[in-house]
Amino acid sequence: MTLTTKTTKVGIIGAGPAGLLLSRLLHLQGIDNLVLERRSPDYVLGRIRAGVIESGTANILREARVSARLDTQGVVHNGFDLCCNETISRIDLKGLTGQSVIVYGQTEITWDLMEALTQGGNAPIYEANNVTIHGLESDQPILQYTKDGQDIEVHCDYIAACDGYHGPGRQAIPKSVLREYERVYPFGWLGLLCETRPLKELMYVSHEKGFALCSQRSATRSRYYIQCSLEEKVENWPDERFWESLLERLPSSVTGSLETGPSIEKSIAPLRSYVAEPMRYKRLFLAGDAAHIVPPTGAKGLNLAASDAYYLAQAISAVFNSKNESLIDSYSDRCLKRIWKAERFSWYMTSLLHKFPNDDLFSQRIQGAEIDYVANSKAMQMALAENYIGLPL
Ligand code: FAS
Ligand code: PHB
Repeated sequence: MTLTTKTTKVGIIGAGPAGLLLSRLLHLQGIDNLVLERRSPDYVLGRIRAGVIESGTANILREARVSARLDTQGVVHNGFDLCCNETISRIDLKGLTGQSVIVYGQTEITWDLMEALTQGGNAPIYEANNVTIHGLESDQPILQYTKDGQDIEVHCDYIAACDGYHGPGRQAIPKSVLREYERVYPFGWLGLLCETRPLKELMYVSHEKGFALCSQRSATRSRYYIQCSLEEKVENWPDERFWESLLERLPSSVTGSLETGPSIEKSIAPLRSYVAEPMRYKRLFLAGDAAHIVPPTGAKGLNLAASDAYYLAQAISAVFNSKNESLIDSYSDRCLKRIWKAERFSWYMTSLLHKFPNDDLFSQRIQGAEIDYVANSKAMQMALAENYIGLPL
C-alpha cells in the first residue's frame, strides 16, 4: 500500500472543543494545522455534555469569531440555587461578582466550531483511524493514520493531543516523566435531556437520597441529573423512574411546577478528578480532557478545555509569528495553575452536595454544617460565585 505524506505546522488529535477551538484560533493566526478525529461529525455532535459557559470562555469564542449563535441563543444566567431539604439559597453571581454565565450546550459550540473550520477551508479529517505518534525525540514528530484504506503520515512541527481522557496523546509521554493525580468518586450522574420548559435558573440539590441538578439547554429544552451508584445501568431507568427519583429530591416548592416529558437522551457518566503533569513533552502538548478531568458539579470541564486551547494557541502563535518561545515553555505551568484551582472547586462542590455511601455520622454532620455555612455566609457565597463564573484567564 502506498504511503501518503503530508506536512503541517500543528498536528491536532481530536475534534472535541479543545481540538476544534485550537485549530480555529491557529487558523486565524495564519498557522497551518490539521485535525485528525477518529469519529464522524455526527457522532461527535451526538455526545450530550456540558452546558454552562464561563464569561472568559464566551470571550475566547468571540475572539475565535464563532460566537454569533452563542450571543443570540445562549441564555445569560445571573445566579443559581443551592438546595438542601426544603431550604433554597440563591447564589447571586451578578450581585456578588458583577458577572454572569451563559447556558449554551457544548453540542452547539462544537457545531459552531465545525462550521467555522469548514467555511475557512480547514475542516477536520473525520474517521481518521489508528492515529499514532512517532518521532517525539526529533524536531519533526509524525502523526500516522489510516483513512479509506490509505496509510498517511503527517510531519508536524508540534503535536497537540486534544484527544480526551482515553486518547493516545497522554500515553506517548514516558511513564518516567508523567505524574498522575486522581480521585474516583463512588457514584455517577444519570442525565436526561428532554424537550420541556426548564426551571428559571440552575438548581443544585443535596438530598439524603443523593444529589440532583436541574439545568437547561434553551427555553424549551431541559437537562436533569441525579446521583446514582456506579452499578446502575441506564436500561434499568425508564423515564418514569427517573422523574420519580428526581422529584423526590427537589424541594416541594419546585416539584409542582417542574414539567416532565419523554427523554431524548439518557446516559450515565462516572465522576472522577484527574490531572496529568506535565502537559508538555518535547513537541507534544496536552489540552483538555487529555490532561485533566473534573466532576461536572463545578461546570468546569468544557471551560478548562477552552482555556487550554487558548493558552496553547497563544504560545504556538508567539513561536511562529514572533519567534518567542517563552509562552510555549511556560504553557504547562500556566495551564496547571488554572486547572488545579478548577479541580479544587469541582471537588469542593462534589463533596458538598453528594451523598458518600461510606460517610460516617461525623462526616455527614460536617457536610450539613458546610451547606448551612454556605447558605448563610456572604463570604462563602462570594467564594463560590467567583469560582463558578470562572477565575481570570
Ligand atoms: P473530548 O473528549 O470532548 O474530545 C476528544 C476528541 O478526541 C473526541 O472527539 C474523540 O473522538 C477524539 N479522539 C479520542 N481518541 C482519538 C484517537 N485515537 N484518534 C483520533 N481522535 C480521537 N463538562 C461540563 O462542564 N459539564 C458537564 O455536564 C459535562 N458532562 C460530561 C459528560 C460526559 C459523559 C463526559 C465524558 C464529559 C462531560 N463533561 C462535562 C466534560 C466535557 O464537557 C469535557 O470537558 C469536554 O468534552 C472536553 O473537551 P475535549 O478536551 O475536547 O475532549
Ligand atoms: C449541564 O447543563 O449539563 C450542566 C450544568 C451545570 C453543571 C453540570 C452540567 O455543573
